[in-house]
Amino acid sequence: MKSRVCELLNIEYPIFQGAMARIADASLAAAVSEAGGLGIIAGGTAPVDYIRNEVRKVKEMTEKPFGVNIMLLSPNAEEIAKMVCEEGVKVVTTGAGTPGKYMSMWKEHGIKVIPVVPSVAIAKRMVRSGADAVVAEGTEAGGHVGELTTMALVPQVVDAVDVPVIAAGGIADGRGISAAFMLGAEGVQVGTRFLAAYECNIHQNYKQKVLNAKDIDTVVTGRSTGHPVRILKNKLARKYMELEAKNAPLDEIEQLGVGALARAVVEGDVDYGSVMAGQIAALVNKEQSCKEIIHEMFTEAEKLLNKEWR
Ligand code: TUI
Repeated sequence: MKSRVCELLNIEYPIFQGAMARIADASLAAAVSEAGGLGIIAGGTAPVDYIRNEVRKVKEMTEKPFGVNIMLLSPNAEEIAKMVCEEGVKVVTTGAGTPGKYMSMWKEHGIKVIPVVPSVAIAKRMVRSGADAVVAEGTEAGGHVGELTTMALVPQVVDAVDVPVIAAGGIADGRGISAAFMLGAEGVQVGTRFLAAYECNIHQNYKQKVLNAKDIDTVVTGRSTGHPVRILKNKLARKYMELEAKNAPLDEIEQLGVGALARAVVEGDVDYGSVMAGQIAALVNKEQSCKEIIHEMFTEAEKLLNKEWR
């Protein structure tokens, strides 16, 4: 299943590991890259020197290509944008905003830039400003999400731009990969399934909550504040829904999110912490290595695309 994405990035399998904030560290990114995909370190809202150190660790752990994701709502986005140039990072993905102002700096440093986009208009804007590919992320994804579904978004972005499109949101097995390719995608980005990877250093309570999730267990909080985030339902999610239903002041709602991701990821508080995961969480039923995950997904996808139905 080689595609332009494999050629562009010099990777074996056209799969990106989603850059899950506070979660996607050197351990996860190196394991995915070593297995032939593109591992991505999440910048999230972390300080620049923490991310710089993760970059250096990945370089020690693998010779293969890897990326860094810059979450543009982070107060540290600008510093991280410069750091990737200093550290010779080859691939940058971006999320939760448009990276136009950094584009020329990254291109001068020979960095491949791949923004995550939630709509056709933003995809076109990113390509005009020099994006090498785009990740079209549907609202099925975990974390910060747009409105459109992967099924509707991907073919529309594919028709609108000439660069390769990587599909994200709701993909966790070979059926998802095959479907994405049928829609014209040339790669996939997978987050939720990698939460169950051995190399994913989240609290065991977080992992278990993902493994136990059912189809209807996620909800999008924060649509009213302009920061829509998909999480697994828990006491925190209910509190969000209560406040949003009674039109509470925005800062009161926003306050619920402060420190909530760390509470879940680090402390294992899956009641009052923010347990970000996608709608496909129910399909994730076992812990595996990143290598097993990638091999299983592509073996299944190749069978399906060769029409060996079931
Ligand atoms: O970025 C994500 N997912 C994320 S980021 C994150 S960390 C976070 N922490 C606190 C509050 C909010 C987030 C958790 N999950 N996915 C990529 C993504 N990007 N989804 C949607 C977008 C997006 C949205 C608007 C990209 C561009 C955009 O542009 C708007 C504009 O006009 O600039």
